[in-house]
Amino acid sequence: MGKTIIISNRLPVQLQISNGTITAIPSVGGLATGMKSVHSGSESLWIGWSGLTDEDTPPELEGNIDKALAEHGCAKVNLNAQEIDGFYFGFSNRTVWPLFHYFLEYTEFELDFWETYKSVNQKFADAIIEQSDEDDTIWVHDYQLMLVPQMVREKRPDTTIGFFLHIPFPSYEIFRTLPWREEVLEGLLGSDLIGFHTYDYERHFLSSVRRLLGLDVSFNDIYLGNRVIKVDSFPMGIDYKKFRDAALKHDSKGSKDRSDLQLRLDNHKASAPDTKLILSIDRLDYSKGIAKRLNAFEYFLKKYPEFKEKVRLIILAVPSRSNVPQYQLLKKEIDELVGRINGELSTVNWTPIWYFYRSLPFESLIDLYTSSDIAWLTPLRDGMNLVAKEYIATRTDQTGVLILSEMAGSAYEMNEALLINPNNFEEQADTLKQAFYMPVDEQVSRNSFLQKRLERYNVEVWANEFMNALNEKRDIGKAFISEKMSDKILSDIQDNYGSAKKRLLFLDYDGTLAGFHKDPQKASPDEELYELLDELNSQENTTMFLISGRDKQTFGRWFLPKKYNMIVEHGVWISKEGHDFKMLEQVKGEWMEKIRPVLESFVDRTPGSFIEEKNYSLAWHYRNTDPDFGEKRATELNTVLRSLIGNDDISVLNGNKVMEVKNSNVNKGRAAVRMLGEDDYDFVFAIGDDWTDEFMFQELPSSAVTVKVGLQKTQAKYHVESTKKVRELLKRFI
Ligand code: GDG
Repeated sequence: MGKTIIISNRLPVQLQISNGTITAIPSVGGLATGMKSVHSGSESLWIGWSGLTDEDTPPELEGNIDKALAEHGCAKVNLNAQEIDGFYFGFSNRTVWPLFHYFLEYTEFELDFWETYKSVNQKFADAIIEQSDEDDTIWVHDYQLMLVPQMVREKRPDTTIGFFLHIPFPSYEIFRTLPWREEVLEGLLGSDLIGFHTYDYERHFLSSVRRLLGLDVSFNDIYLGNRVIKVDSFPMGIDYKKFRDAALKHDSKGSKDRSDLQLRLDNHKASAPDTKLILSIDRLDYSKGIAKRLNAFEYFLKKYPEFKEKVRLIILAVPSRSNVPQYQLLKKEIDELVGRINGELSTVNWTPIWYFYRSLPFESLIDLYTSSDIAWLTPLRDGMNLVAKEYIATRTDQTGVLILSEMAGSAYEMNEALLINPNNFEEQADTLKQAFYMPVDEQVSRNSFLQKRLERYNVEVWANEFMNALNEKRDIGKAFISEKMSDKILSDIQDNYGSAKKRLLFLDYDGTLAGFHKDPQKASPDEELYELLDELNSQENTTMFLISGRDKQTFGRWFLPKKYNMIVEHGVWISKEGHDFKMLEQVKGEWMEKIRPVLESFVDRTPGSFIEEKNYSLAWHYRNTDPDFGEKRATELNTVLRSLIGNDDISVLNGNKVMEVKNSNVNKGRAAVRMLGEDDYDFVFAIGDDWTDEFMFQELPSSAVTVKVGLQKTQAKYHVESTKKVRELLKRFI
């Protein structure tokens, strides 16, 4: 097995240059910690931007920087100031970030940003290609690098690539406003596995893939050409032990070891023992809902004035992206709000809000977490929100109340917290009151559940689960359900074909010999196909059957003059060498009167769907409907039909965007076996793409060469990727 390569915008180390010496200091962030088990030893490499632009890097130190980074298993991608502007501050943080957090009003669609984003993503991809081998496993992180997977795939088609998005993936209605939406999706689909924090983000992504790229999605698998891409949710955890241990250490400190911040917090508690501290910690970002929270706090104090002098809100806002104008405006808004609220409500003994605009050392963070009675986190949208988890992890005596926005990914896993809608001030005021009075035993009971889960599903487990799923994906990819038709297999088949005395061929039509068309009547054979079939059919000792679910009128029109053998309507009718169709199976059609009105009601309620009426079957086609809606209706129809048909001799076939109701004793397998019994064949071949062809693959003897078109699960021995490949294969028989 090869190396593991991790790629993120920033490296997990910080470079410090002083007096011409370079030091690389490991970062302590959650991602860096979580990846420890993945990024260790010589078997892994982390590629990213070092944080220094080309302009800030003294050329004579280049070599030393590379060396310092290599000591931490890192390699850098060089970026200049203009690239950082367009790629990071531009497209990443002025287009993708606001759009994916549902802030359409802040989203800028600038062609220049996009162009730089593309070229910088290419730089990252080039760095990966340069530093990796084919058998390496690559894990790309986050929204700054969404085009990288496909860029790597182009040069390294067989490499295993995973991608994890740390922020939300928005609903299709939001995502589709992006002018480069297809390119972004295609970029991500270069991956083998795409991970999100929650099932909702996963669902939104799949919906965009279906609607914008028209790809087939089955559960959480996306079918793209000859590849299957897996999508799944992996809710990111924290380094539970680190926070827990830090809190335990904090608890055991005597007063002389306590930090200034802690002494101040202690003082506050001692001077007013019946007051409570409410804490919020966020990067200063509009997605975190800080301004709304301040307004909600003011509302709370006005609604319940008895809490004046009884609560204090500590806001730690960590400076972030201050080059982006929106963040500068937000900073101003928050400064003013804090000033106004404190100005209006403070008393001689009490300031309602303590506001810190800075980054604090880890120990101070622990001081704040352990000293606060309530954590109040109100993001308007947040991929996950790790602060919520960290607060709970530090509560060693299991007291404390977490009030958390429903809009944070972590809310899905933290049901025992008090969940609120950050836009509902009334609810928040009442929840703050509830938190203030929550009995200790209730706090302990809620937090013990939360802690158990956080301890179990920590960040290391998260990283390992992702890597395991990625490795599994690679192994499944290798041992695919059926074997891919290789050149070697094909030439063996060709040899057997050549030496056989009597050959029997079953060729499905739609999705096999010809592609799908929005209107099935328009998917008529082209000249090239006629020529190919003519040649096959005219071969000595060869019996060729077209075998299809289509009606006899259409096939009669297309192929009767050609004198091909045909089995249609899944085996109801047969025509040999240009003779009229005869019934192959005796079937009754009375049930159709009962089923037709049901299908009609589904056509009425599902725009784009229609009924195809055959002699002994009815098919409801939904290829042209909205994909999600079509699937939903198909499931519904399936249930309705199954309850209607009971034990009758009719069955429902789920084909490719079509549901067909037909007599049970009719299927392609049965028909094919009947034909097989008519002579002494020593070469039998069957090829088809959908569920109905599985009957043939199943029923034909094991010596038959069975081929599936596409990558779905199958009973066939081999698979080919497309109708184009089918024709190439058949040409080898001529
Ligand atoms: C993105 C997504 C997703 C904060 N202030 C200080 C400090 N922190 C640390 C916290 C926490 C981290 O920063 C913040 O993590 P969040 O998850 O809350 O938010 P984002 O930075 O927006 O992260 C988010 C995350 O990616 C992971 O996938 O959860 O939704 O937006 O760990 O402890 N650390 C120190 N001083 C501070 O002042 N030392």
